[in-house]
Amino acid sequence: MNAAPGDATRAAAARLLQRCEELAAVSASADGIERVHLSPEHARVNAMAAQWLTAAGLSTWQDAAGNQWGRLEGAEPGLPALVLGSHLDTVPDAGRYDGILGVVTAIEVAARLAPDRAELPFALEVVAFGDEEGTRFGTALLGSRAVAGTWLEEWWDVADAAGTTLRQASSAFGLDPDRIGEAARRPEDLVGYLELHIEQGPQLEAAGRALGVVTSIAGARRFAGRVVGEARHAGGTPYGRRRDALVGASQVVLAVERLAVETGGIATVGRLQAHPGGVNVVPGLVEFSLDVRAEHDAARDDLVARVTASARETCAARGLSVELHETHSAPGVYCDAALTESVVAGIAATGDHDPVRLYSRAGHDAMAVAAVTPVAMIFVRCEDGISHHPAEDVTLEDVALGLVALEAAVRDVARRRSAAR
Ligand code: HGY
Ligand code: MN
Ligand code: MN
Repeated sequence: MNAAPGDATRAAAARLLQRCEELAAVSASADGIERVHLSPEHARVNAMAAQWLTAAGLSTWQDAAGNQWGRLEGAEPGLPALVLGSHLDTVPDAGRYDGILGVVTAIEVAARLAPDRAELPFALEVVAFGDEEGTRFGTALLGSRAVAGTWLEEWWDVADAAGTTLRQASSAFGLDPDRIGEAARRPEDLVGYLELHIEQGPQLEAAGRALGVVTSIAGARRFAGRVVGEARHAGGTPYGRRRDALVGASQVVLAVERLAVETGGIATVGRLQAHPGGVNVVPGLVEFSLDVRAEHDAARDDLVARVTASARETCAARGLSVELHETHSAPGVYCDAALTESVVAGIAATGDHDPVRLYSRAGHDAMAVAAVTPVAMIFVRCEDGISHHPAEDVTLEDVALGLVALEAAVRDVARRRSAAR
């Protein structure tokens, strides 16, 4: 079980929560939190993070993808870096902690390590990724994929809802798209990546634990779907003549849930728009999103195949056509065994010597970073498992324990690396 955090740690946790509040105030929406990639809000939170990093004693820079970095040199200049971080972008009408808590905790840990930098067998870096959620361009993990060197040229042409392409948005933000390769890190310059994140689910709360160890991260596949029928007069068109795209899409949505439950996977239609959207018009076209996940990629891909086959069959029976265009695909990743041992040691510093181990159903920057360096993650309990919602909440005590665990995990990585030399 977790020991109660001391007064100094509670005060630090209060400061972290205050920083989450300050970041929450930077929003494109007056009614809630929305901060998307390459927006004016993105620039503002990067500047805030840079200020906090500088105050913590780190040198700072914004990379070619718009990620904000800080670096604390170790025992000698130029050592490979252990990177701590998460993301500062949000979903629409977001909570205060998804991604954000990991960034502010990483900055605080760096501040705590700074006095001991001469003993560190690595440099310590903090990164605040600019796009994890994919809210603006549909393509997620843009920040961390640039860092991992897995950027795809085709992404430059994806456009936001206003028709602005990623290339145009990058230039408007002050970045040079032709230099995106400079954001990529070399494996030999990195020791690993540790990310603290809220759980975004109810398992830790149910287990009565503040913190958990992430074993693997499920990879999502996302699709832009269209059901095409025919728009007609709502009064004059007999049922036998209707090709109602919304009724067909509704059956697809129900099948998505049924098939996910049957296979133990997770599939969600989060967005659905009927066209032309008249109250007295049979919908002729429905556009919808589809997000599919499972603990292992093979199970996820099997679920995608089942959903696709079912949607085709359902729609064909109604004289409708259905298309699923893949917009995002991230392979699931396993957390690194050695780094995870340090996470376990970190959580042990909070008094929990047998931490809950769970796989992450949510995607994280760590899954992209894993392409270039080993990764591990700590989960922090969140109230009622709520996330991607303004009610997202954490307790000061849990934040304090997360801080203790992340700092102890970093010190454990340092100890092991020094011992191995
Ligand atoms: O969608 C996800 O899993 C992540 O929270 N972006
Ligand atoms: Mn999220
Ligand atoms: Mn997140």
